[in-house]
Amino acid sequence: MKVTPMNSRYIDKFNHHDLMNPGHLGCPGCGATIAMKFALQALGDKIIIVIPACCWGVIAGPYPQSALNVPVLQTAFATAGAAASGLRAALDMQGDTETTVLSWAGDGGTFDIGFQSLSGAVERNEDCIFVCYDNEAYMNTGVQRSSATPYGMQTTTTPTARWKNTAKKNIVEALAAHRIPYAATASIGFPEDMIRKFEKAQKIKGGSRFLHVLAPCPTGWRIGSEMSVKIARLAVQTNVFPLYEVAGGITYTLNFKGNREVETYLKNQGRFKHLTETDFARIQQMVNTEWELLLRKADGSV
Ligand SMILES: Cc1ncc(C[n+]2csc(CCOP(=O)(O)OP(=O)(O)O)c2C)c(N)n1
Ligand code: SF4
Ligand SMILES: [Mg+2]
Repeated sequence: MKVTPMNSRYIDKFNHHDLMNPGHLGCPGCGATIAMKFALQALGDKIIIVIPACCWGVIAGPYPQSALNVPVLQTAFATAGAAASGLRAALDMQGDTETTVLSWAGDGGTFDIGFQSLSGAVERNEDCIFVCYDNEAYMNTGVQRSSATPYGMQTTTTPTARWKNTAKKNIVEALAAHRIPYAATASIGFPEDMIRKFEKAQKIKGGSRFLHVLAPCPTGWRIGSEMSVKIARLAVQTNVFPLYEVAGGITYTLNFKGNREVETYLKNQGRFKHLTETDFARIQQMVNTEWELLLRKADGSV
């Protein structure tokens, strides 16, 4: 099995010119905001960002103010894939093949309402980077469940004892099935790995690249604002959110092997506080099943 080592040289980048201004409108500790900061550090300023309706549509601030020092095209909730495709075509017609088109959508705008637009774009193999910052619910409108919401989570549409009792959709698998050049997961708890993947995605030109970024939301996950990065690390260390890459939709590379118990991850978050030991055991089993399948894919045995 191939395991890509972490590389501390990316840490040096954290002191470079920042393309995000202080004073954004995200909640304190917002993982989606931290994710954007790392993405911009990797991608530089030769980019245009497409943002559908989501928290990030608000975080940058109202025009003419902006927390972002790069151009942004705000678009309708369902249309990030189509808007990014149109933008790419316009740039190409101007002879600008250098500017990177970055689609930056939440899990609702990727897994759910934005899925057909994204699927259409990657089926055409549009030359764009498509990012899903995943906070596992519709946060901007008050924490409603999405198909990225994990088993066991309470949201405002899966409240109290009616917590979500179906599994999270495997979006990377769905994108890999389109056989795009590059798909990968990343976590704000592993900045070096995340920056490396954004740099890699930018270098693979001429086709679609997809990055699924775990971005904890203190408000919806009911955690302290200082916990975002720690929880994002624990998600990887418990194999709840494995770090891996898929080349051409077929070749899997694992970047990290977790060995901690899932309960460590769950019990630190208010959104799971109603779960019992039996529920923890069930979720551990679900995580083990997915993890073993992933190991076999990385081994090439499936
Ligand atoms: C067609 C349409 N339906 C509903 C909305 C309201 N709306 C705006 S943002 C949002 C939730 C977005 O969720 P997600 O994509 O996960 O991003 P997050 O807010 O969690 O960052 C919804 C339902 C909308 N803007 N357009
Ligand atoms: S609700 Fe969550 S995702 Fe939205 S700005 Fe606040 S912390 Fe970030
Ligand atoms: Mg969301």
